[in-house]
Amino acid sequence: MTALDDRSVRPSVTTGPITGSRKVYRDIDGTAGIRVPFRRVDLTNGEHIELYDTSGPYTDDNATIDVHSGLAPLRASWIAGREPVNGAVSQLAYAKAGIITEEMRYVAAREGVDAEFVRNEVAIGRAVIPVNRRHPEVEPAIIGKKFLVKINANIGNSAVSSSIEDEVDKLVWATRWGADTVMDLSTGKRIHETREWIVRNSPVPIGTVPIYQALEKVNGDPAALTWEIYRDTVIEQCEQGVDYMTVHAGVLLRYVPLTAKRVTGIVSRGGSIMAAWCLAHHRESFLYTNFVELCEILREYDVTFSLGDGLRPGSIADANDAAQFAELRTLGELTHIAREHDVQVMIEGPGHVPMHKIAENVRLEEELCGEAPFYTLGPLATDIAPAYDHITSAIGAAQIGWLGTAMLCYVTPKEHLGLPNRDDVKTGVITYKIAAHSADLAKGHPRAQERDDALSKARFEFRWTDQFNLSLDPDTARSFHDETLPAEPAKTAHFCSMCGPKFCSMRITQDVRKYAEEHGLTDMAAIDAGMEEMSDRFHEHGRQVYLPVVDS
Ligand code: IRN
Ligand code: FE2
Repeated sequence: MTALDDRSVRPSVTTGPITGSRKVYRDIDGTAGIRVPFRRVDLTNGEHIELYDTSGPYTDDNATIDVHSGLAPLRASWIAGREPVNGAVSQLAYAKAGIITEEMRYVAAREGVDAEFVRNEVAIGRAVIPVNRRHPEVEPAIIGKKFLVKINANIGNSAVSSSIEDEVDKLVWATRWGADTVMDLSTGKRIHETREWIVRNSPVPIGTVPIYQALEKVNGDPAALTWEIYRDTVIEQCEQGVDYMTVHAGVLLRYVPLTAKRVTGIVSRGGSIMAAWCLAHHRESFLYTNFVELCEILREYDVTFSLGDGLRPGSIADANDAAQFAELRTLGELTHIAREHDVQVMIEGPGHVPMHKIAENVRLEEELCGEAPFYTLGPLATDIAPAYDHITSAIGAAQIGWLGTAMLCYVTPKEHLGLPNRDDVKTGVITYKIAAHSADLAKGHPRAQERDDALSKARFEFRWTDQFNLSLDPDTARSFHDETLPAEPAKTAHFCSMCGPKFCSMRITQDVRKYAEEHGLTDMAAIDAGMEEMSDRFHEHGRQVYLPVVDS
């Protein structure tokens, strides 16, 4: 019996289109039946816009969803027909050999770029396509600084909270709002089953941190860990279809003392487990000493390394210190070994970093790790706002994204306080979409501004419904509007309750333009003329700044 046959587990997931949009698919020229999904927003003025879509078949009205069978294996036929090159089947091996895979075509169509451009970015290691051969259900996505900035949402149960049902629901919920990848960080009971449910039902790449499960296998005692237990756990997860894995192989024995004087020591879970093991045995980390064997395992499945930042700063005080950058140097060394073995690599980054110290992180990462995609946790730009750390971290995330970070790991309002529930997941995802999209705009991504322009135009023309539907969270935008003006005519009204009908700047601008047209003036001349009129009226009304309200 596989985990999905267990009928006592009954996840209920959210399906159906996102308000104001519908799923469409575009065929890719020159391929046999490869279709790429988009979310199409039809506007009331007859225009439309197609948006990058991470939500999988769940938002497709024509798809049948059965969580007990999992999603359809989109990539099965692509994978089956593939011969190894130089003994490897990874996207990196193919890219280096000059071969454009179906996955590369797929991501090229999603991003609106050329497939050859994608191949080259993968070949030089500046981008990764994390797609385990055992996860045929995944809709391929690319992570690299030349592409749209991606976001990751962490889910997973802990020893004290949450069930399989809750986690499957969070997976679908997170991708609905735009999570590009999801990491299952489960540490509690039934880790293997939970992951099986998540992988089989996931349209996005799934990441894990195998050391967490390895630690469960030795009842939580880091000193009892062995390379063999860890290796078998990695193989177990590779077999299941995990697409990328956090490996804290840069935490070396000699770096541990560098954290002694820190304000917050080692805050990474994986980092602290490895530090404890190194100290207990007084030996070099088994992740580091067995790294080549690890490469050989990951290569077989085309699993991507996410080299963990086990020594990332956990406070503003510890940012950019000797321990953090010593580890980064080692991650650079490991990046080159992995690439020689045709294994794709990303590099994890901080954490907690004040704004003036952010740029140095990107510069060093690019230099030491050969521009491998950087994947950071925020960073939080200040430590003083527990319960609002989605915001403190989005400030850092937007900046580091602008500077070239390829993927941003979300932080929810529960960070430092507890396990996020589904509302926190949505808040975290939307917050990080804001950071990622702001970075895309600043980087000048060719298509990023389309959506801003469409929304701005809708706002200026008082097409309220279009404004809601173009937004990251149409339901909340509409409900905020309707709190004060629920009536249907208000959806075309030339004002909202923020400023009321008399003080709407947008309406006044439109009046200025109309006045100009009627009087054959340019906008500036119209403003001058209008000003003079107003000035005359000011004098007429006895030069009073505040007049009694008169209903018009
Ligand atoms: C991302 C960047 N730096 C850390 N992360 C994420 O933190 C990583 O991808 C994973 O989701 C989690 C690992 O946490 P620990 O074990 O390093 O605390
Ligand atoms: Fe933290």
